[in-house]
Amino acid sequence: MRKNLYDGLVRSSASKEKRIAVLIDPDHTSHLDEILNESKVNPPDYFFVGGSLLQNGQTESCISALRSKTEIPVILFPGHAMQISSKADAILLLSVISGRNPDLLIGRHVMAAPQLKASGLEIIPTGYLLIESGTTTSAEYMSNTFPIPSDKHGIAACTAMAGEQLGLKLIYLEAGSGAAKSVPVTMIRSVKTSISVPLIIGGGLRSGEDIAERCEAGADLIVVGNVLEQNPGLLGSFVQTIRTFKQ
Ligand code: 1GP
Repeated sequence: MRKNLYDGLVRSSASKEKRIAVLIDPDHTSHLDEILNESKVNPPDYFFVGGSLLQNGQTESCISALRSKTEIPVILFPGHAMQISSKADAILLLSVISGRNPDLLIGRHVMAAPQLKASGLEIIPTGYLLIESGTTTSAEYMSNTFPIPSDKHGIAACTAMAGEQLGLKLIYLEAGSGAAKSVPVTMIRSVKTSISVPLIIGGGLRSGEDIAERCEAGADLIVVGNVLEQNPGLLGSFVQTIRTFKQ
């Protein structure tokens, strides 16, 4: 079991080295072999595993498939406590601080606490901000929350600030998987200048240019999922964009 993934992220953020995670939704794994082959040449920094909804996929078998072929750290990005697995290295313990659904601020955390404590997972408390993205995303619908409007940079910045003040160790600005519009760079800049914890950006990123722009604006860790399900071959160029990025 690896530990201290969080400390590694803090160090990379301090030295302005960008990181990339590939999100694997256990319901959509037909591209996994191709991703793993590409990862041998151009390894991403992390695999995130999770989704807003599980229909047929199995979190544990998905992690086992990753474990059998790679040593890249696996971090749970759970849509629900049913997606907790001690086979992973760490978990983003998400609080949906952009919303006012008490279940996603504390309720489900209480239910999951004993299981999490026994799991041995590295727990990374994460402030999760859903940002309006042009359509209703699964994350928005399933969380039963309103996203922050994409032009309300002040609300996003103050929400992220409050999350850090409450002790959350990462801030994740999320447009939602497959979002039509990803998080605007102007909002990323506002949030980045308001916090000192590492900043994750994800949702609707489809090109190296999208990624580079968000790194330039202040993202420390980029998450890509959907576009790689359709075109796993893009992973190499995305990883290269991250490795060669200079602020
Ligand atoms: C979703 O941020 C992640 O939670 C990734 O989004 O699937 O749109 O790349 P995409």
